[in-house]
Amino acid sequence: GGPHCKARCEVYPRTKDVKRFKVPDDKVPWKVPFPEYSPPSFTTETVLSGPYYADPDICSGKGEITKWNEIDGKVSRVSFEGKYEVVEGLPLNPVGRTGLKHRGCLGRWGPNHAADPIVTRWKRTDDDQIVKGEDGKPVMQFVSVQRRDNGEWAIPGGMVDPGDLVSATIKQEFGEEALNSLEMSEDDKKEMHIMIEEFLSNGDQVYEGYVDDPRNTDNAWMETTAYHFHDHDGTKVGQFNLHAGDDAMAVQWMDCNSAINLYASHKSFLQEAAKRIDASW
Ligand code: RP5
Ligand code: MG
Ligand code: MG
Repeated sequence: GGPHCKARCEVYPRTKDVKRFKVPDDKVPWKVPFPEYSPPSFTTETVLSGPYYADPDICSGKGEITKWNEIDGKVSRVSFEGKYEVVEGLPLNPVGRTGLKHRGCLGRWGPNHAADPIVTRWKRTDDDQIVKGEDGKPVMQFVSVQRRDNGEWAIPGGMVDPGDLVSATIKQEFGEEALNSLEMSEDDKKEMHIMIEEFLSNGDQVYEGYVDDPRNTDNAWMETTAYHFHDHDGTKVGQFNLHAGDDAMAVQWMDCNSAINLYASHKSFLQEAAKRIDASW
């Protein structure tokens, strides 16, 4: 991965006054000496209270983690970025300093694994003509959700639960956030599952690795696997009735181009998806 920017945002997400220690661009890599570096430690009360998705608070001696860089029961502590270092008992962010120690609002020490469904179609006019961008290439649209935590537009991704396959998380999160499956009748849910199985099964993996997520810390960070599902003729995704749900407050088909502004490093995943199908960017 490259240098992270969102992971150095001044105020930590979902807080008013938790501020990161300022890390200049050149001081991000751990190998660059930064003797003044003295970041505060922060973990939310929610995470400390021990919800199902969280690790024990190993700092206060409330438990131990020994399987760093390994599969630990059903939890993968393996990073897509290679072997991470563990210093004074805590895993180190593979990209570098973030200005904050401990977990923030992330449940896991080390990698927190997510999955992202990139669902796209060609933009079409009312009379069904594919719209071209300034570069003469067809314009790609993707199913974008507005995150409830900070109002930013994003891919409708979510955390991979322990023991789950990425392919299952992809389908589940798309259902919950873009189709509001959590509030569907049993009949509608059945119908949705059939469509999801059909369209969200054979995607193209466009990314696997570190995410420049604003929730990242020096000891906890997001990683994801992003799959691209493109509906070439526009006949399959057209059946989806987009309806925001769960941690999404809105959903829409969003045009993709280099000016797009998205959550975390989602823009770079879309750029890769656009490249693979030779879409306008
Ligand atoms: C991002 O956070 C991932 O790329 C994924 O989209 C998302 C998962 O977290 P939640 O949406 O569950 O908060 O880093
Ligand atoms: Mg979700
Ligand atoms: Mg989500």
